[in-house]
Amino acid sequence: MNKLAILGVPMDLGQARRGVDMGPSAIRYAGVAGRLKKLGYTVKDYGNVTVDNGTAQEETHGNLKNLIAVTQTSRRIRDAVKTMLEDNSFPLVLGGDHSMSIGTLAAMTAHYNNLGVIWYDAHGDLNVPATSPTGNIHGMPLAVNLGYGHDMLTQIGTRKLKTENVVLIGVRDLDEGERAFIREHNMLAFTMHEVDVLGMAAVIEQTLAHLAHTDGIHLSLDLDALDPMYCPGVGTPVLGGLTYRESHLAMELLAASMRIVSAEFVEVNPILDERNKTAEVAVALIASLLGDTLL
Ligand code: 4U7
Ligand code: MN
Ligand code: MN
Ligand code: MN
Repeated sequence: MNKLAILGVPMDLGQARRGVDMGPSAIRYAGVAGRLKKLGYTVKDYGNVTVDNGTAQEETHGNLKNLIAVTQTSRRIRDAVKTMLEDNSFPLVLGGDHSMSIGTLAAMTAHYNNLGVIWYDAHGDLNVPATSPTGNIHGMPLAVNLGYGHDMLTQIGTRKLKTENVVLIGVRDLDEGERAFIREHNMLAFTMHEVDVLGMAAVIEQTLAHLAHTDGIHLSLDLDALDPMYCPGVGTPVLGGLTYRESHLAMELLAASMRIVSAEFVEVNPILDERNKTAEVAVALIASLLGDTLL
């Protein structure tokens, strides 16, 4: 595929720290389109999806914050990504808080019969309303995509992701309900412990083997998977994360596999960042994922 479609999701409704809505601007400012054009892609920027303003007045649904606004925005993301796929492009979605993944994956699972997903994140994002300690929807998108969660969210996609088609990488902060979910469904998760013991090359090799039966792999990369030393501009930083080099290696190996069909880079918060460092890391990783090599 030599056509690349960029979509920005300036959304901060899924979590508590303001500023992550500026993530797409920061990543664009860090030069994402230029880097990709240099690699030989035809790049079309679809601009930003319209994000409803979550208002303080919006009633809370159980403990879910901004449910209606997130639902409406997710539907628009889904429709925009669908358009990109119909245009035979590789969707590259920039965020924005991770609740945006509900929309991205709704389009991807509709398009592929048996989609695989790599969830590159310090967190599991597997909470449901009953297990969420915060009510923040950015802690729930993977559960929603698997068919668990509030009806308004699970109904955005038509085909659900299968638990055996998902691999988590970089996990180091799970809530009790998320641990139970992973165990119950026997999901493949490479925590930091496994990354340390096996090394990233083996982790990616095993990930690709586990997803070999799928008909395409989506990468959902939360910048908080990396250590805050490299990516300080995220809302929920967790110490002891992946390094810049490990992440580059991961992206290069994924590029070499030619199995990745779409990607999203999320949770970049310029207000919490240092000199746009986190957005620059995002651009460097995007370039590697899309085939940039040293020689
Ligand atoms: B992110 C959390 F409780 N698990 O549900 C929650 F620790 O998209 C954090 O990965 C979720 O950044 C982090 O609110 C969501 C919390
Ligand atoms: Mn995270
Ligand atoms: Mn996340
Ligand atoms: Mn976060």
